[in-house]
Amino acid sequence: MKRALLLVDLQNDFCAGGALAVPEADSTVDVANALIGFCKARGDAVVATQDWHPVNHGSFARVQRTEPYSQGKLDGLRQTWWPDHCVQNSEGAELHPLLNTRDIDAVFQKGENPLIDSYSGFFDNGHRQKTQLDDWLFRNGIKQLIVMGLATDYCVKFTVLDALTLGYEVTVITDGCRGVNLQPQDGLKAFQTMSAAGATLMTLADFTY
Ligand code: VGL
Ligand code: ZN
Repeated sequence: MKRALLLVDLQNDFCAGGALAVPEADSTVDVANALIGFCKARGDAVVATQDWHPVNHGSFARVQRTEPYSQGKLDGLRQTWWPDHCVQNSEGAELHPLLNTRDIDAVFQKGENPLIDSYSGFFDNGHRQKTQLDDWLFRNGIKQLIVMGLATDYCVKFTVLDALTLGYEVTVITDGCRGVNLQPQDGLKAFQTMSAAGATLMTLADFTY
């Protein structure tokens, strides 16, 4: 069975000092590098997603002239307004400097359309447009995904739910994920939602045992 490790949005802006810093995000990079080594040794593919917004993206509070982390509607969908983050070609959009990017086979960018947000690595939030990720995995015969990254309650959750809907078998590495936790339990709830939808939850130690 062919597998891929899918690293979600391990980017500077979600890490310490970044524009949308996720608590303890940097500690996921060690988990990612351990998994990359483990998966490469087994012959698994390694892919990554990258949040990649134009400077005028509609999810930015500045663009909407409102407060970061407040809520509204974008293209008819509930939307949290974010600080400017992961602007295309900015340092904040780069993958974490300590991440072993040499062993990443392909990177899939998302969030380029200024009119809609894209948490999932597969589709925008309205499921109107698809990225290249599903086609790439299909072409490579991959049916099983190991997923980790940032943030548990947004991009990891929606990537995993879409992967399950598309028919992938999904394992989430819990200690490789961290939540934004706008509400204190959001990350925990996201793990429960992913599990209820059919994902297997494991720690790095369980997975590499
Ligand atoms: C993300 C909020 C906005 C994420 C991306 O990667 O989880 N969260 N854009
Ligand atoms: Zn974003």
